[in-house]
Amino acid sequence: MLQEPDGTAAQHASRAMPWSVPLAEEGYRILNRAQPGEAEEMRQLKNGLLAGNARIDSKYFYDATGCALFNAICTQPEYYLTRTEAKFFAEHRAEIQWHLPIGAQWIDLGCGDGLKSQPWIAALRARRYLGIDIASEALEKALGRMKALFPTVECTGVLCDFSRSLVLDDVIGERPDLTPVLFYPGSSLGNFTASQAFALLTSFRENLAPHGLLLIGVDLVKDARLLEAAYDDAQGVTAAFNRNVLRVVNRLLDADFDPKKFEHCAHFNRRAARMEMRLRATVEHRVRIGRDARKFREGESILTEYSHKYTIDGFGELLSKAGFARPRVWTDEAGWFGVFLAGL
Ligand code: AVI
Repeated sequence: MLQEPDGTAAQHASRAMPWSVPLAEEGYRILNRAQPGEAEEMRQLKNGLLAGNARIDSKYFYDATGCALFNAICTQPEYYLTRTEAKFFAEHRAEIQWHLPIGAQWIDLGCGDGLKSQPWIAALRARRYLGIDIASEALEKALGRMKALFPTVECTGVLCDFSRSLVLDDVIGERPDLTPVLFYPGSSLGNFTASQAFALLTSFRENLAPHGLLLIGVDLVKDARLLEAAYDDAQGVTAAFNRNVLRVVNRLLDADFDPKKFEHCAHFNRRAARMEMRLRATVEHRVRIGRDARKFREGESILTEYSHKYTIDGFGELLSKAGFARPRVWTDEAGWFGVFLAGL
């Protein structure tokens, strides 16, 4: 059941939210915290495209096609990240679990289909599942599946764009008896700028106070060739994912970008320790963006994504600056991926 923050059923769900089924039938509820302000977001998106150094926030990748393409990226041989993390968790769950409370409330940030959380819910005998996502359909599916698999686990969804703000303390506080564990895998933090990542970690700490835990997976700095291959696979799936964002922009801003006039570029910026994805114009052309227009010179590019890579020490420092206690850290054998468990 979709509920407004005050607990009353929502009359006006977010555009994408299909009418949901009552809690009694489905056994879960979804709180709608999607904030208005779409006009401001669209203004920012458009300004980003009209600016000298054009850019699109990477959150716009994830329409239905973008989500499907991202799932396909995760199965590409070059994209080591998903595979490495999944293998690592499968092999080390028992060891990590030892440091986590039994019967916790498990907070799955950016839960998507919720699949990564399932083995944790089982292993920790979690009593509550909080799925957080901006994609309403994925959230409904994740909660439905979770409830079917774990009928005794209380399931709540929070529909929100946590890149704008994350306020969960009231929902977490509904169950003061259950220790909150915030799970943020997949190195998704890396897609934020350094200052955004710091702000997000700080908001995690505020939401988890006074005794919660953060379990987070981050990608580590490695050989540039491995990184660049991972973001430019031979099948061209990442290229298609990158170009698809122009179709999203066309719909959102009534623009006429032609994805065929842009090529996919993926470059590791070692100084900033991040992968950078761009779309580079292959010919000079003009693009209409709503009532405005701009010219792209041949070779001019649009920045579409940062994917920061961390060092163990660097990420530990970031956690400490955000107010977390010294974390426990695990890495895979190759040292490609890091898992941090931090308390307050
Ligand atoms: C979602 N995120 C962690 C992915 C990454 O690796 O930064 C997004 C992605 N972009 C290209 N490939 C995958």
